[in-house]
Order: sequence, then structure tokens, then C-alpha cells
Amino acid sequence: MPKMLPLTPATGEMRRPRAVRFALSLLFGITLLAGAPALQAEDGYQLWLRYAAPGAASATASPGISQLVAIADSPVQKATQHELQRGLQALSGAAPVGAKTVTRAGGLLVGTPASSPQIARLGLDLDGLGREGYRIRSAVVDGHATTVVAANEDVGALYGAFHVLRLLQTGQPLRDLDIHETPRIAVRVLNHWDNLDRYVERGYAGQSIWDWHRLPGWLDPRYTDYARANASIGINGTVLNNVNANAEVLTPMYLDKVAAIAGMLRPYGMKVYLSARFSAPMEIGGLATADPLDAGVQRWWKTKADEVYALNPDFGGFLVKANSEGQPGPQDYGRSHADGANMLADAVAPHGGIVMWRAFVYSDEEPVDRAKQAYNEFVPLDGTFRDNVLVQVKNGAIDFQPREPFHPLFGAMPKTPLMMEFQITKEYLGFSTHLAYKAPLYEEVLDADTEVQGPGSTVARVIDGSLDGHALTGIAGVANIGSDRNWSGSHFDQANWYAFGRLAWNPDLASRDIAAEWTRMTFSNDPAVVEPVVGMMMASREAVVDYTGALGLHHVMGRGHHYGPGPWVEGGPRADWTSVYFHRADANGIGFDRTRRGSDAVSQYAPPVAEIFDDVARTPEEFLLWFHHVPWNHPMRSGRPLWDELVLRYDRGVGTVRDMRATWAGLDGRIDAERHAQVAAFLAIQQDEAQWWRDASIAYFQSISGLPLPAGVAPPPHPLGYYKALEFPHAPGDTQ
Ligand code: GCV
Repeated sequence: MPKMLPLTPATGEMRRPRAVRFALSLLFGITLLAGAPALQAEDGYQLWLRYAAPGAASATASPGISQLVAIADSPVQKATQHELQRGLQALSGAAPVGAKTVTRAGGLLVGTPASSPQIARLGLDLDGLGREGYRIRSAVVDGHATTVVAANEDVGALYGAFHVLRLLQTGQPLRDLDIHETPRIAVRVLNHWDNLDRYVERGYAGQSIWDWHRLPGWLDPRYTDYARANASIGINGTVLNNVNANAEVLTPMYLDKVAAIAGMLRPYGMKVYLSARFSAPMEIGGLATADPLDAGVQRWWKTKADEVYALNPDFGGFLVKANSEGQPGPQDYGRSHADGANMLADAVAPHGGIVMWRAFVYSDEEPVDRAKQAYNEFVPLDGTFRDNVLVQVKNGAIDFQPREPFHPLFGAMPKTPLMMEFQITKEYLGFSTHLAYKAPLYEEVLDADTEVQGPGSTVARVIDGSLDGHALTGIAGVANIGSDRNWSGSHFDQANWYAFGRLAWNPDLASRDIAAEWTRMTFSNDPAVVEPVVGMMMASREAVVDYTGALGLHHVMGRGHHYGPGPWVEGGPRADWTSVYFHRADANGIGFDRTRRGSDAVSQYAPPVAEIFDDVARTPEEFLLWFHHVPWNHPMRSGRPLWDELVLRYDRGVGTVRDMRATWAGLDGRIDAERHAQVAAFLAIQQDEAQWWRDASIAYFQSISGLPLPAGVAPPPHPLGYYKALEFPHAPGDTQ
């Protein structure tokens, strides 16, 4: 056995004897605290990595850990060891090292066969785990019951270490384990819509965490905590800047700053990517064109890529928003999206980089339904992209609405790897003050069946590459992270970051299980907390759908800032930025006819799905007004006419928020006061705003339908004009 060292902070490494440089052993007494720990003020900074003792119920279930052997030579190994040291030390609470449990308790051995002779001797089968996978196995090592975390590469061991910490935090026993984990999707990235002046587009959590002005001289320790949090859920990359990109990020001054951030994220298995502005060769390169078929432009990008990689050898690649919402792109020169993507792909290919080319494109000059445009533009290009290009597709065809049917591109481009783009930030689900747990939304889309190759051709199988045999696979989440102390603007919005990472690793996980796991680590393992909190979370997204507009209504929010209701929004620069374009309400009925008799968007889906969406009787009611224009008295499955059903959904949404608020109030004393108070205050805001959405929407749609409210339903307290006159010139997150 390697020599035992006392439990010391990370700085103790300096004094390690040379003989044990490759392997550090630490003695831990993990006596999980009996009973609920005393509640301490918490500000949410620790996220789900609080490493609070899981409580009495769990203490007996876990044998604890007496000894840690974690290799600590490479930066990734050091990060792993630091995290284990930090986690195990915190989880041991106030128990003295050498407490009774220590002598009989097991150990933890973490590493790879290459870095640990002990792991090599175990001869565990690590085939199929790849670079990032790991195995956790209960074994007897040198006569001691041991939990072994073994991987082919250091980063796999890091992920495995976080898995063990998760088991401990959630009070699960470390015995009889034989866990194999590999990520189902290769590129698991956050997309920061962060500008270089630290303004975050659609950000509701303060400024950008990237302190560009002080970089590279000041390396905020927060970057390490960011990387720890991401690694703990398997996120392996981040796009630092907004897709509405500023070319300056590609200048030498900023590339130095980018390399400094990359250096802090690298030990946690994270790569850095940049959003590239297509016209950069003109704006910062002095060229007269950005035409992707121009030899000078191609040379410029190759040289730029060489410069980026010289500073940052494992740079991930570029993300591009082109010819969308005013951004420059290849179509400015009569070229296709494939021409543009391939030019950039050729520039990064020699360095192993990739290009993530967004399919979020639409033009108001295009007379067809906005929901059809991405499909129309991209499907003809299938098979023409380079091997290192991923086409990044939003989960739905409009724009991160509280509910959308899955994007028809999924399954329609079998020769091209499509990556998923989810929004973690809540542009359309109440910013950071509304409690809306988005994992059920993600799950609904991932589980949706495209039927392109028969039943079971789920969106998850499109993006994990298994349906069409792609090895390059990806998923992106538009980050909700900012400079706020609690990272995400609200405590519950941390759950959306967490859930995104967990589903990116394994799209088959259930949103309820993820909610329970997160709640245990973030708040408490006490069932009297876990059950009600998970209940609130699981009801929350549907509540938002209900009070903002159910039954397939979409894009009915305030103009520009997207804060609050705006079903009356019309006119302005383009029709497809208005609400009336999408709900099409008139005296006879409501909804967008996307059937074969209407815009025919249904035909972009595989025939079995198209048949269902085309048939008003078979379309799921949650998508009714997405695909059909129906009369106000359309009979619903409840037996009620559509108008009554819609009104009752608004009321139901407000009612769910009222219930969530009462549930949370009942948790007073079981959650630390600081976090409890902020959540309570935000729920009060949410209740007021849910009521506002409900009142304003009913006032507007009643002015169109001319119908009375169902019996017992309260009329909106103000006339429609009152709601229409409200203005919010400084609402956060708007486009600059
Ligand atoms: C980054 C929506 C948002 C924009 C965003 C755009 C996109 O339109 O409102 O802020 O721009 O989507 O995804 O590119």
C-alpha cells in the first residue's frame, strides 16, 4: 500500500515524498452525520456540489470511505483528487478522522490502468468505455472492501469520481456496485450568448461570467468552479460568446484571453469553442469579401485557425449563426450553408476541430410559414457537409417556446449529423423568476418518435447517432449562467443546467429521477423535502404552458424583450415577429393551419407522424392550435368547447403556481433560510405574473372570440387597453 498521508488541503502536495508522487493516499473518516444537519445560511454558490452530509436515513446505508487512493500527477488527475478530497472531507462533517467507522469501512481507488498499478492488477474489462466512460466496481483490494473507479483515460476517472460523490451525496450505499457508464453523445456543450461587453443576450443572471477586460491577467477562480460543475454532469465543452457574434473575439488580444479560459477549463475535460462571425475576414481581416469560395477568404480562415490552435491546441471549433436574423452568411454571396460550413470545416480539420452550423434560419422575405423554412433550406443539402460539420437544430421549428412539437429536421437529414440545441435560459418561460423545470420539455422532445425508420426512431436516436450510424454527435444548451452569486439567477434554475448535462450524457434518463437527484444534492435528502420539491418541479413546466397559452398556442409574448403577455402584438418590421402571425385568431376561430389544406408544414414529418398532425381528431390536444385553425366551439376531449377549455387552462396554470407557493411555504424550516426566502419571493412574483398572463390573454382573446367566460370564471380585473399599454423598456436580456 502507498504511504498514508494525513488529510490536508491541496497545497499539501508540495511536500509529498517522491516515492509516492504517482499515487496519493488519504485517510478519511466518513461518519455521515446522524440526524438532519443544522441548517446554515447558503447563497447557492455551491450549486449541487455542496457535499452536505446526507442525513441519518442514509448514514446506515453507506459503509463510508476510509481511504482514498487517487492518482495526482496530470492536471486532470489533480482535479480529480482535489474534488474527492474536498467532497469526502465535507461529507465527513465534523467527525474526527479515525472515528469508529474508519477501521471497518471501505476504501476508494480511482484511476486508469496506466496511472495506477493497483487498478492494472485488477484486470477490469474496460473495453467499450472509450475515452470518457468509466466503471465503478465494488471489489476487495489488498484485503479491504474497496470502491474502484476505473477508466481508460483520466477524464473518465474524473467523471467516475463525480459519480461516486453523487452516490454519497444522495445517500446511496457504496456496495455491490458494478456500474458501466459511457456518454451517449460526444459533444456536450453549453452555448453562452455572452457579448464581449459582458451583456448576456437572453440572460437573466447578471453579467457574463467571462470578465474579458481583466483577462488574461485576472483568472477568476469562478472559472474553476464553473468547470467543476460542468464536469460533474459530463459537459465537455463551452462556446464562450454569443452566436450573434462579434468578430473581435478572433483578434490576437481576445485569443489570448480565450486561451487563458481554456487553460482553466482543460483539467476538467472541457474544451473551448467560439462563435465565429461569418464576415470576420472583412471586419478584422481587411478583405473585401467573405465569400466562402474565394481563395483569399479560405486562406484567411485557415491562417486564423492556425493562430487559434497555436494558442489553444485542443480548441474545439466554431459555432456559426449565418443568414439568420440579420447575421452575415454565405447566402450574401449566393452560396449555400454547406459552402459556408465546409470552408470553416476545412480550416479547423487539420487540427481536429469541428464546425457547429446552426439551422435556425428564417427570412421575412420568404412567403412560407416560418416553421417550414429551416427544413426547406437544409434538407436539400443533406450529404454535402464535411465530416467534421454538425448541423445544430433547435428542439422545435419556431424558437424555444414552452411547448413545441419536435423539429421536422430531426430524421430528415440522415447523411448529416444533427445536434440538438436546447435553451437552458428561460427566454420564454418566465426569465429567472419563474420556477419552470425544463427537463420534462427536454425529455418530451428526446422521446418524440420521428418514425422515419419505423417506430422507435426517436429524436434521441437521431442525435446520439445510432439511427443513422454517425460517430460525431452533439448536443448544446443555451446557458443560463451569469455573474449572480447563485450562477443562474434563481436557485431552481440551477436544476435546468444540471438536467441538461445529465440528459446530454444519457438522453434516456427520466426527468423525475434527475429532479430527485438534484433536490437531494441541492437542498436535502429528507423525504419531507424531496417529495414536495420534486412534485413542484414536475408540475412547473406545464403550469407555464397553461398560463402563457396552452393547446399549441405559441409566440404570444411581449415584443422584443419577450417579457410577459403580448398576444395582440402585430405590425412592425416583420410579420413573423408578431403574435397575430402565429395564433391567427379571428371571430371564427384560432390556430395556425399547418395541415395539407394550410401551410402544409405537417408534410415535413415522416408519413405516420404527418397523418396524425394533419388530422384534427388525432392531433394531440397540446399541439391542436399549432397545426389547426379551429372554431372557438371546437369540441375538446373534456367535452368542453375550445374557448372554455383554453380559459380553464389559464386558470389551471395560475392554480398550479398557487399550489407550488403553498408547498414551498410548508418547507419553511427544512430549507436554509436564505435560499428559502428567495425562492418564496420569486414564487410570489411568479404568481402575480401568471395571473397577469392569464388576465391579459383572456382579455385579448375574449375581445376576438366575443364569447362569455365559462360559469364561475373571474373576468380580468382590467380592460384590454390596460394590459396593452404596459411597457417594459428595461426588461433584461433583449437583443442589443
Ligand atoms: C441569439 C431568438 C432569440 C434571439 C437569439 C435567436 C437565436 O430569436 O430571441 O435572442 O439570438 O433566437 O437563437 O439565434
